[in-house]
Amino acid sequence: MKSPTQLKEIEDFKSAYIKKIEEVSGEYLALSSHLNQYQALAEIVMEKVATQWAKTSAQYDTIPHKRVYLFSIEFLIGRLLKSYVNSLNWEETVKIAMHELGLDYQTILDQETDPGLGNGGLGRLMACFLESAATLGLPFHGNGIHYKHGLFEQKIINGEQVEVSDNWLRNGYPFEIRKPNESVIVKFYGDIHYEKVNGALTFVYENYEPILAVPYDLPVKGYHNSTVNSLRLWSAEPLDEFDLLSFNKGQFIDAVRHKSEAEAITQILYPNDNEAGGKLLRLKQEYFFVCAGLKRIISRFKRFNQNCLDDFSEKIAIHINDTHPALCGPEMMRILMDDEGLSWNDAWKITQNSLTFTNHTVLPEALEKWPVEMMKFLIPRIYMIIEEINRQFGESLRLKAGLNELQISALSIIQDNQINMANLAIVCSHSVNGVAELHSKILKEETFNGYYKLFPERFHSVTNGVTPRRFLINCNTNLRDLITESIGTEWIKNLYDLENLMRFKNDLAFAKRFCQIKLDNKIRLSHYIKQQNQIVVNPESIFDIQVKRIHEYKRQLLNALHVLHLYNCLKANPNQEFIPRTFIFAGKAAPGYYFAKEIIKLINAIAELVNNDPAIHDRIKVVFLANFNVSLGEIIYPAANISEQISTAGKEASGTSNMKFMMNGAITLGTMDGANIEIYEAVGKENIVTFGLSSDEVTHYEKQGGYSSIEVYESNEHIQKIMHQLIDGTFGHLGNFQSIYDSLLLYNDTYFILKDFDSYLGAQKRINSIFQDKTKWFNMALHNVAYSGRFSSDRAVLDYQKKIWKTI
Ligand code: C3B
Repeated sequence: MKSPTQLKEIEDFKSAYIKKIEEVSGEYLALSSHLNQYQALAEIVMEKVATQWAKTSAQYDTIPHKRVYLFSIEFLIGRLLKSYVNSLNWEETVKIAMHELGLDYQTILDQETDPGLGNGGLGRLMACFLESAATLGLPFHGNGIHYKHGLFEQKIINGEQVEVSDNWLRNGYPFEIRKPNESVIVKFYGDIHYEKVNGALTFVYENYEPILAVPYDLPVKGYHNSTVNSLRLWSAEPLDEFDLLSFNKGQFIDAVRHKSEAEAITQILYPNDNEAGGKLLRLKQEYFFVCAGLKRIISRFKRFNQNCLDDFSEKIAIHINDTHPALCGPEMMRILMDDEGLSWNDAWKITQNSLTFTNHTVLPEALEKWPVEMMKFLIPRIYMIIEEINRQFGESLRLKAGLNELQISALSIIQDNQINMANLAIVCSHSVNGVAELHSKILKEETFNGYYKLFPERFHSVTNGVTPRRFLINCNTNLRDLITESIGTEWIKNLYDLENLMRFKNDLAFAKRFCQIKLDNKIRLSHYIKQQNQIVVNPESIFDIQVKRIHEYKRQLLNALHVLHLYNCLKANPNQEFIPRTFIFAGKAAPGYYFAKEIIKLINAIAELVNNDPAIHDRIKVVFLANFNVSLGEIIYPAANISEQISTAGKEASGTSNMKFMMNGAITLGTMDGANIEIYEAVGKENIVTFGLSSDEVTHYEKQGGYSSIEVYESNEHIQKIMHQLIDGTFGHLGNFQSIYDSLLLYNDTYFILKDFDSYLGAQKRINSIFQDKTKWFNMALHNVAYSGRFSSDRAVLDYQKKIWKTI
């Protein structure tokens, strides 16, 4: 029974909605398109969110609470409409109203584009942190780039990845507010020289190219509270629409060129994950949003602090998310000295006390280094400041720490005529952290060991987390309802409360519902697979899933080769007992990453071979789902039985899909890497399946130049068979996979795929035997949900607040 207030709310909503439809479409509801229906709902929701937004913002200006600004080149926010509706506690009202108006809510939600303003884990983590901070009611804002085109859309054509440009703004975007009055100017290029002004030597910066940075603000709404924070994304525009001087001279093309060169800065997100590209335009992007963001933060701070910057670092924390915003250090120095007139020493104190830095990877190819010449040319003043920071740092090492020249040059920000951005970030910050225990340990002992020895107190560890609102509550509503009926609602904001679910471990009725929910989620995913890939899969089979960026170190190849091996076993022995499996893959490869694209091709070739072989009798199915993004993840995570987290140990800094799967009751099949280790500790060894070399073992082999993959190959018939199949025409017209073959045998298998193969096979066999015992399987799945509390981004954000930003 609905209360009179609820009934009224629904009626009010319906009339507001009918009116809004007319406003956005000029049509009556009956004639409106799905897109108009979405736009109308989005506008109504945005109006409601905006009221709370203005209030939060006004409150922040009056309270003295320390504020955090998160600088990140990626924010992978995902679709927002459903999140806003649910966080407003409006879900029921909207659903009923839509139903009564004869509309399909899901179809309306599906009209929203999914902004791909990030590549993968790093960008999504930032979106999770923003959501958690708002839910915790903390003053916490994001600063990033308003890319016109986000990550490319992936199509699979003839088994291969084809990239299509993304256009998330094609229908306009209802959840942002353009704020031209808060624009700032960012300067590039130009010359610097010294001049005597009134007898004093002053430097002059001239002939620079000014670009206008215009902010777009998106509201970040807390769940069931009234906090709304901001994500500020900067867009580049020409200072004047046309360069009038050129235009008047009749040089129309030049005038237009100026406009498009300015806009080019925020045209597109670089599609590399865990790799630094080294392109000038990327460096431009990095400086662009750092400069614009800092200028605004500092000017706002002055406005509310009597123009005084003295206690800036007590009231503001500026967080550098990976090295892409590492120019925060020198840029802050520049603003404080050149624009605000502070001395070097005063500026340095404020800068260092405000800045904190998180590293997200130890892969050498991802550690950013910029040529000195490029930096000098593009941002000459910033380069001057970096040089001086480095000089003073070297001096302090020499005088205070007593280091010799060799030791100093190993820690230098400028090395081999390149600027090492991680070194820059560490020197300019007072805190450095890794994103899981193992990763932080590797940073201290290997990657940044020299700095760690000098400043052990600066090093911290904060394990990543994910928001349970998006990755459980809103995407697995049946499980949400079962949990809430069983243990109340407290868990939604305190995920540790899920441990109370363990009370139900022997409750048959609970177990039955829990398993039925998983099955229903698998059926939902099966429909999606049928619709997208025209493949029929069996929802009763084990759903074994690996979804993430395609990268050699993540080892989708190990997974694929295992599937090929299973296929061989079934072909050799068709009557063997076999637990049906559905292997599901999804993920994008960087467009220039040839080997990753070959892996996609191989997975699709194996799918074609296995899915169409009648001898297999549908016992194995292989599916590669195109265009993995946040929205697709929300259908996939709830449907998984097995979460594949099989990176070479020591290479995956943390991983976060492992947490999303776990919350939804999947069992991790993983190496002892990144946050897998902490999942192992949380659920206990009975409730996870691990395999493979440890990170110490991997390092041990690496120090000897690797292991001998040929030896492993020669001693293992199964491996010999699958290796031959890569090049013997097994895949027919889909081609041979010589480069994969070569990388494993000729180039000695850098990622230890063959070395870990047997151990992986053993782990997969263990899974089969566990899956047959339904009670045991339920128990494991329940443990995974119940002990996922520490993997909430609420916990992660609180850890940062306590350990890193010292805000609470
Ligand atoms: C990723 C890492 O690869 C993951 O292990 C980690 O969980 C996430 O960051 C979040 O910390 N990462 C990424 O997505 N992009 C990079 N450039 C570097 C790391």
